[in-house]
Amino acid sequence: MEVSPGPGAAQTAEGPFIQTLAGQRAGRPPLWLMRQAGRYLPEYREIRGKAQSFLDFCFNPQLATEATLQPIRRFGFDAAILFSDILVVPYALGQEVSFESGEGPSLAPLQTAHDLARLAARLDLGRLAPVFETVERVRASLPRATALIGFCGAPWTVASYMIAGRATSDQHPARLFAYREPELLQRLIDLLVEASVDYLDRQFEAGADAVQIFDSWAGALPAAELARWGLAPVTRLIRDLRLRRPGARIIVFSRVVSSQLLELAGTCGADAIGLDTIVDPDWAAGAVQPIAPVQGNLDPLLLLAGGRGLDTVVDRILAAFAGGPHIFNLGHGILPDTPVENVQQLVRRVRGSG
Ligand code: 1CP
Repeated sequence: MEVSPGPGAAQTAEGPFIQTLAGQRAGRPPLWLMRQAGRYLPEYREIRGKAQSFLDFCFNPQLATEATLQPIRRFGFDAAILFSDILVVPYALGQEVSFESGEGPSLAPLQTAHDLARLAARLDLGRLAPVFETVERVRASLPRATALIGFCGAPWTVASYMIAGRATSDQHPARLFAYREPELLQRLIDLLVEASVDYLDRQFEAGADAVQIFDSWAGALPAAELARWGLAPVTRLIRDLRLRRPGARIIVFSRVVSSQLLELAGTCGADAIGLDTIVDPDWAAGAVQPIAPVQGNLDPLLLLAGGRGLDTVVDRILAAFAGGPHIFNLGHGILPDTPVENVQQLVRRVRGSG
């Protein structure tokens, strides 16, 4: 697919992805993949070395624009997702954030009222200026039918990294903090709700057509805690963003929320609900899709494995959601070892040409 700036470059998208978010269904579902830019692509590995750290890469509009566009050129996805990271928000609140190569993120852990008081009272949008420049550049380079998705982490998921200071397998430090210091956590969550509204609003201003809120660690919480730290802040974030930007198109992806998925879909106010890998498509077609358009939910490991099993499950997901609005996606991000040919196979299958 040709991706180039110039005359006729659109400021907003109006293709199948946007129509699906509006609740329409026409033919094959639109397709994009979480983490569609990244290490599984040889062209990404080639440009990754041009910036020193991962944050330098995210804050270089030329490189971040290129990384965002690479999967669109190769696969012609219906949406591009801004190349950045959820942890630029703690960075723009004044927390120290870095990425050691191969080790994941590293932050100065937030543990006390003193640590919280050292954060800025409001997001420093100036520190994020390169991100907004990337959004502008990408939007100007995309065809009109291709949407640009901006994003942020949900308050709980971002807080969990701010508290632990690193990746963990189960967000144990943040969950413990929630029990020991609920008032401090509430203040941090409130700060992140406001920061996220500012951040997403500015991404729309720069040209994003939709945004996705990633609550990747919602499922680490027991039900009552999830209601307080996961669902309530996301609902407030969406409400406050809509007060500023009534037409904002918003997808919520809350991972592993099991029994509270229906409550989320019914109350959070998002335009579409992301389904993770564990959700049964047949169940979701009956229970979630009548409430809101759905997005998902192929297992990224099956995409890595490939073969005929991949086709079978893609067909099953397509069939399950064929009766209503559906955006085809994975149930979580692409894994770095995924063969590019398997992604090509998936694209052909979803498009009905392979
Ligand atoms: O293509 C895209 O999807 C856009 C780029 C993108 C997005 C949407 C990146 C690039 N990160 C994210 C969001 C993000 N970052 C999430 C939410 C989605 C998810 O659950 O995967 C989370 C939890 C993070 C935090 C983060 N950043 C991690 C996970 C740590 C853990 O707990 O295991 C990691 C490894 C990063 C760094 C990162 N972000 C993105 C990339 C390509 C990388 C790897 C950088 C590198 O090591 O070179």
